[in-house]
Amino acid sequence: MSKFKFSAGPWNVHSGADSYGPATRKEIDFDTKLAKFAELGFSAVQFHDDDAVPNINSYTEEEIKEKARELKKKLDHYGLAAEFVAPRLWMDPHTADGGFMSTSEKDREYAMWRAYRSIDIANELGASMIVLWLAREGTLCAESKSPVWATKMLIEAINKMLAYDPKIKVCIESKPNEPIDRSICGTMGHVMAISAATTDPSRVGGNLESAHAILAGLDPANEIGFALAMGKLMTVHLNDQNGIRYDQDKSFGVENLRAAFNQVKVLKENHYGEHGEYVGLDVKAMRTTKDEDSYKHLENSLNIFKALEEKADRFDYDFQKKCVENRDFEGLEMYVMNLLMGVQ
Ligand code: XUL
Ligand code: MN
Repeated sequence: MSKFKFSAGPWNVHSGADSYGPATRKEIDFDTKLAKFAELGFSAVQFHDDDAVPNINSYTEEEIKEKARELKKKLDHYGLAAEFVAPRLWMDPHTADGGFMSTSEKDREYAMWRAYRSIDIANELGASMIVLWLAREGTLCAESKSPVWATKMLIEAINKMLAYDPKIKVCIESKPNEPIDRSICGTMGHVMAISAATTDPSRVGGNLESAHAILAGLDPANEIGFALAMGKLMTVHLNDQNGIRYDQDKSFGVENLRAAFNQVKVLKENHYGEHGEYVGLDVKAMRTTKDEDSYKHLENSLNIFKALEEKADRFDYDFQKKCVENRDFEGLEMYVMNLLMGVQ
């Protein structure tokens, strides 16, 4: 039995289209996804604002809250909680040059409108936080905006969110690049610095995505550990990534089992989840996956996580201590490899 509770987003089940080719699977409707998430053992769902309220631009603030209340009933029916709401600021024509640090003042106002609506939706769904994946917050053309100004605009935007709702938590999902050329908030270190510069650092934390850490050339377990040490790991997006290339969102653990093990281990050792945090997945099926296997990557990720949790439960801390005392890191490393290979 896992000690953790798991969450996933509706975008994790998708039709297989990528930048180079069209869909290879049928679209699955939202309600079917919810039912399947519950059946697979997920406890919560992660939402973009327009997953929760499609066509969000065409409704008034009151209508958006009403739609969110309808969704809450649906979630209750399946016994699912809402983990967070994230403004999808990278899709809209208003945010072609980013949201909170767009060069257009009107577009910055629109981004704030979406952030406030995300907070409203989160409140209706009973979620305690919003997630900012700062997709287009940075530059495509380096000289188009000052990095000093852009950083200050992000802090100002977060301060406005904190003021809008005295309880809401703001969780930043760091990523170093893509879809933009250079981002302003690329790693957990950046997230912690932004947090410290806001009016209420206790309500601003991070979402560490394994693939995003690897894209920054960093180790996901150490990024998780860094945020945990600051008491600011609000959620995780576990997945995997084959080196520094486009964002792959592979199933958790399929590229680097040892790195995946260390992510599970650091979460477990630090009692992650004991204050209600979820182990979130952000994984995509391969383009070749058939319709009937549309959820297999989620199941595989869950199974790999749980198998690694069991390995972490069996980790021999006495042996580790002896190896450290004797500076026998060769012995410790082989112990870990044997544990993972099932030889131990
Ligand atoms: C993109 C990414 C997104 C966010 C949610 O790289 O990770 O899926 O996690 O919008
Ligand atoms: Mn993510």
